[in-house]
Order: sequence, then C-alpha cells, then structure tokens
Amino acid sequence: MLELYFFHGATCGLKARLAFAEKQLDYDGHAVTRDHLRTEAYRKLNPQGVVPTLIHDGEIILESSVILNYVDDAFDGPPLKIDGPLGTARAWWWMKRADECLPYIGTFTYTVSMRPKILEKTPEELEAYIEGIPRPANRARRRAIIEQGYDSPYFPMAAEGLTRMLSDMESALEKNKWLAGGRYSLADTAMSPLVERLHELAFDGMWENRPGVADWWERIRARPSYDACLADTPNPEGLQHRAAGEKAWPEVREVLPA
Ligand SMILES: N[C@@H](CCC(=O)N[C@@H](CS)C(=O)NCC(=O)O)C(=O)O
Repeated sequence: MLELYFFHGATCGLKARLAFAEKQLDYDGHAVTRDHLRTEAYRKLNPQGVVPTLIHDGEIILESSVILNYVDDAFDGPPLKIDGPLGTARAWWWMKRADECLPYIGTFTYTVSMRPKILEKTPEELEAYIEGIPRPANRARRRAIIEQGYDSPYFPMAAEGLTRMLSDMESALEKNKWLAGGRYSLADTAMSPLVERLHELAFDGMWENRPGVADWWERIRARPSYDACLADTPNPEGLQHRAAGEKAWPEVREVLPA
C-alpha cells in the first residue's frame, strides 16, 4: 500500500505527486491541512511537521528528493533517471538544488502573499504560530519574514538564490533539451514545483530573458502529469498568490540581481 501525505499548495508535496503521475502510479493521497501537520499524530510520522510523507507497506519515507528517487527505483513505469553515472550525477545535482532553493521559495511566498493574513492574528496567536514551527532555523526565518517583511535579510538572499537558480537552469537548457539530458528526468520533476510557485506569484518576468527556461516551462505544463496534479485540484491559495504577486512585481523586479 502506497500513501502520500501532502497539502494542495505545498511545493514539496507537488514534487512527489508529479513523480507519481509521471510513473502512472495509484496511491492513497491524504490531503491534510497545515494545522494537522502540527498534531502529535502527524509528528509521529514526520517529526519536522512538514509534507510530503510517503508510507509504503508500513515503511515511512521522508524528504521529497529521497521520495522521488525511491518511487523511481521501487516501481515500474517510465524510468525517471537518465542512464549512466553522468545522468545520475546531474539528476542528483538538480534534486540538491531544488532542496537548497526551497527556503528561497518559502521566503518569496510568505513575504509577498502569506504575511498580511498572518499579521491579522492576535499577538498571542502569532507567537504560538511562530513557536509551533519545529526547526529553530525555519522558526527564525519565518519570524524575521513576518516581523520585517521585505526588509528581512532573507528577502535579498532569496532574490539572489532564485535568480541564480533560473540562470543555472538556462545554462543547462542551452546544452540539453531537459535539465539533466536529452529526456525528462527527476531533475525536471524536482525543479517544476519551484517554477510553478514563481508562476503562481505572477513572477514569470523572471524568465522573460531566459528563452530556454521559458520553453522548458511550456513543455512542463503540457505534460499530462501537470494536469493530473493541478487541473482538478489547483492550489487553493493560487488566486491569493497571483493577486499579491502582481501587486508586488514592479518593486520585486527592481531588487532582482541582473
Ligand atoms: N526538505 C523537506 C522540506 C519539506 C517542507 O518544508 N515542506 C513544506 C511544504 S513545501 C511544509 O510542509 N511546510 C509546512 C507549513 O507550511 O506549515 C522536503 O524536501 O521534503
């Protein structure tokens, strides 16, 4: 039995769901709320209180990149790795990049779109919300973003990190059709949800001068896996992200490195 815990709108959850769709696998999906992630019951499955959590025949598998790799190894279906050591190395490089860039995506999402609603909490609720984040590093980042908004030191770091991510993608796509080689692989699965979030924020201008990324993104969106994950169950926060992002974009584009 294959079970996946995720929430609609979770970048890492989408990563795992895209891999399942690419492998054409049936699974029991448990779409949970953010509040559920903080319960004792969920933390027994995933001590960090995050998604995704995969359970396969009773074994718990955590970390989205590990899950991608596991799903490809454990099940039949179209292979999502490129043969040979170079293909494997490139796929792992991109999966590592996706993990490194996730906090930058979180910083953009929370600064631009989530912060105003969170600031509606009472001081006590806000403190309980921030203190409820299990990992100290994540807690400190979220506190700075909520308290300082665009002035937190994390925003320029995210702007630089995501610009570099797109620039690295452009370089790879100048050489190969897909990120890790001549065909779609786990590298593309891992990076798609990050670009999806920038797209949800209406920050597509970040790749207006990157034709390789623009073309790759159109090809990602044309794949059946994209519709399988997003057509019937779009991110419920998608409209909010777009409205906030459209408003923020003129100022955000000014602080993006060239
Ligand atoms: N390194 C972990 C990161 C997981 C993570 O941070 N997930 C986010 C969603 S993308 C989450 O569950 N956040 C909890 C929240 O928003 O409350 C992975 O790749 O699985």
